[in-house]
Amino acid sequence: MEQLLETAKKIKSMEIRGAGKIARAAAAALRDYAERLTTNDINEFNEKMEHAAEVLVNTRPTAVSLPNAVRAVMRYGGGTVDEAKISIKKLADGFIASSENAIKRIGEIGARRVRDGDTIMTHCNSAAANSIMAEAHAQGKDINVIATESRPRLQGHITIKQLDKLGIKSTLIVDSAVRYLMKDVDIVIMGADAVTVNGSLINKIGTSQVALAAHEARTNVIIAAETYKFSPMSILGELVEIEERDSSEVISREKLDEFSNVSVRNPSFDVTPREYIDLICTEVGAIPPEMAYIIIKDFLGWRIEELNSNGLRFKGNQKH
Ligand code: RUB
Repeated sequence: MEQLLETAKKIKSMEIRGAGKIARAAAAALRDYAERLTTNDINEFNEKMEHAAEVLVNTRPTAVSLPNAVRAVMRYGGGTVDEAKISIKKLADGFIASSENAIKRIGEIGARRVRDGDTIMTHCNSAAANSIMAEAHAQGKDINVIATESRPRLQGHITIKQLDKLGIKSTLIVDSAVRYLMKDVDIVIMGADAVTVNGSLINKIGTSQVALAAHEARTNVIIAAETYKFSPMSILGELVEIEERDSSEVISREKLDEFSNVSVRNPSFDVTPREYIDLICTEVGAIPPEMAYIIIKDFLGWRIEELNSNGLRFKGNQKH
C-alpha cells in the first residue's frame, strides 16, 4: 500500500498534475499494487483493490479522467488472484497506451484547425492542447503562442518551457491581460479536466474568462480532450465537484494572519458553458460540444441503465 499511497500523495500535492497524467499514474499505481498483493484469497484481493481504487479517486475531485481510469482497470475479471492480476495488468497497460496515443491523435486532428501565421492563446498547462501546437509547428506552420501564467500555481511557466523546447515562440502574460490581448489572437486552444454530457467544460480556473473574452471577440475556442475526460455521471445530472485548494497557494499564512477580516477562496477549476466552445478535439474526431453524449455512450460505453444500477461503484472483478 505504501507505493500506492505515495502516488496518491503526489497527485494531491500536484507533483503529478494535469488530468491525463493523473489518470495514467492512477492506472499504473493500481496495476503495481495488484502485482505486489501476496494474498491467494480472491475475495480479500478484490476488497483490497476496491479500497485502493477509492484512495486514488479521492485525491483530486475534479479530473474525471481519474475515476474513468480507475474504472477502466477495476473492470478486471478472473477466478483466481493470478488471473485477476493478469487481467489488471492488461487493462492498465491498455489504458496507458491508448491514453498516450489519444494525445498524439488529438494533435493531428487539432492541427488541421491551425493556420500558418496563427497566434494561439492557451491557459494553464495541458498535454493535449500542447500536442496540437506541437503538431502544427512540426507541420511547418509558423505559430506564436500567448500563454497565461495561470495563478496561483503558475502552470503557464511549464507551458512556455515545453513550447520553448520544441522551438515554438511564446509570449507569457498575466491572467488579467487576456481580454486586452484577445484582439491579437486567431484561435484559443485549451485542455479539459472534465466535459459534461451537455458539452460544458471544466478546466483550470480562469478558463471560462478566456472563453468569454474569445466569444466576445468572435475568436474560435478549441478544447483538446481525450474521450476519458468526459463525465458519465453528468448523464444523471450530477455536477462535477470543483476542487478548492489551500489559501496558502494564494497568500502566505503569515501575511493572512496580519488581517482580522480577510478570508481566501481558491477554487482550482471553473465551468465554461458550451456556448463559448466551438469544437472539442478528441482522439475519435473533432465534435461540437453538443455531441458530448455520443462520446460517453458510444466511446466510453456508458448507458443510463448501467449508471443507474450502481455502475460507478469501484467494484473489482466484474464479469462482462
Ligand atoms: C491542469 C488543467 C489542464 C487539464 C488538461 O490543472 O487544468 O488544463 O488538466 O491537462 P492542474 P492534460 O494543474 O490543477 O492539474 O491535457 O495534460 O490532461
